Amino acid sequence: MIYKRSSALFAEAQKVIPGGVNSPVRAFKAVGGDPIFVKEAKGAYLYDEDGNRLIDYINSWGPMILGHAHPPVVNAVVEKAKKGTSFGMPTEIETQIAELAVAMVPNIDKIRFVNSGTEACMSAVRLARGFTKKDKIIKFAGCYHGHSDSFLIQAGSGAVTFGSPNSPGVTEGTAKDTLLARYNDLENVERIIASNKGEIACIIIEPVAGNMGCIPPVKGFLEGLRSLCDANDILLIFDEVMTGFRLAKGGAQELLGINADIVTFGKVIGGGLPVGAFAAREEIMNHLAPLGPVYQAGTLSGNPLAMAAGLAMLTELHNNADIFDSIAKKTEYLHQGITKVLTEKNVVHTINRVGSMISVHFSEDPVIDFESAALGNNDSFKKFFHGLLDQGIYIAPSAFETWFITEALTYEDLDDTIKAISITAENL
Ligand code: HOZ
Repeated sequence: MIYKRSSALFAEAQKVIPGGVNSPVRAFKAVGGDPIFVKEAKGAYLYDEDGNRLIDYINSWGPMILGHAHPPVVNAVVEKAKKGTSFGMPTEIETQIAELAVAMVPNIDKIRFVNSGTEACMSAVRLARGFTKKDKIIKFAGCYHGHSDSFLIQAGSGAVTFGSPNSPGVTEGTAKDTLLARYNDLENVERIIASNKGEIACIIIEPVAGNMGCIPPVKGFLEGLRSLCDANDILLIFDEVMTGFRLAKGGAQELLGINADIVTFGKVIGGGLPVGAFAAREEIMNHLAPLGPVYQAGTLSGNPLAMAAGLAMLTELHNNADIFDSIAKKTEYLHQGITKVLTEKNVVHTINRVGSMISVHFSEDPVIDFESAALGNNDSFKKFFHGLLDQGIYIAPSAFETWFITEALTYEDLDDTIKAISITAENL
């Protein structure tokens, strides 16, 4: 495939935008080559500036569960835009989407809308600190909760992809309140809690990690965290930016049967528009301004276009619960197909999958935490990525990102993908 115009656009972009992109992973630095510039997208496909059609396995990093430019979502935005694009005043639709979200997600009474997953996680931690009157937080190496200061300590996603999991610009003062634990290692968390007795406000975790590839929680791990939190007056925050409204109607909490104290959302809850949210039981949420002292605000929070897209999206997911099964089945089919062709071609690999999230690691050992994720063969990943791109398949340009499966994918698309992987595997 030819990507000439994308490369020309990238050259122009680099003159006025740092690295030519507004979010680092997109720059392809981890895999080499120039990023693809998208012109439009429909259903399961991206159409780039060179006229190529790509099967999309990123889906805007998760939200396009029903496919790109899904008509009910697009129509809702278009109709809303005709009536004004921002008011900085309350609107009825905010209550409608809040009611729907509260009905879909377990263990939440109230929800506050913000503009991104970053904002949601940063606000959730502030709320947890205000509620518990404690300062320290536990996060897991390789988990990514957006780019606010407290989280850029051994962060996954782009932070680790570009070798700066601890970002310059985060002060020592901030960093000292973030305690780092190993994903899937309960004893490690126990030790950290024991040596910081009475000081920890919350544990924040991706209940299924998606920012070091897809990493499922091992049996008993989240249950153990729940018990530790209960025993030590620590709030458990599930970052469901990727898993919320994707793994089940009620996200990972529902799929895995574990309740968090605070849940954060992003991407999906806005149907692809810039929306995030955090939610909890009433006693916790009532600590937020204007009811309580924990401050959090935003002119664009609850923006009518974003709420319209989100409401259309959640309504579809609420009314068609079969979608979750259907995307999980498609992902399983893909998993089996990839396993078969990589095994036939003797390519060392491990595949992780939960529901409609999946990742391929070029590593022989189980990938269960950041350390094991980092052992994957990056040269093989680069070849894999470009081999697929050359055949019109677009996966995340980093080994540290999960793929997201959309309902818009057909089984024919999946077969085409498996075939492309089989061809690519010849050169791995
Ligand atoms: N950090 C995002 C994925 N985990 C990537 C965001 C983007 O480039 O759009």
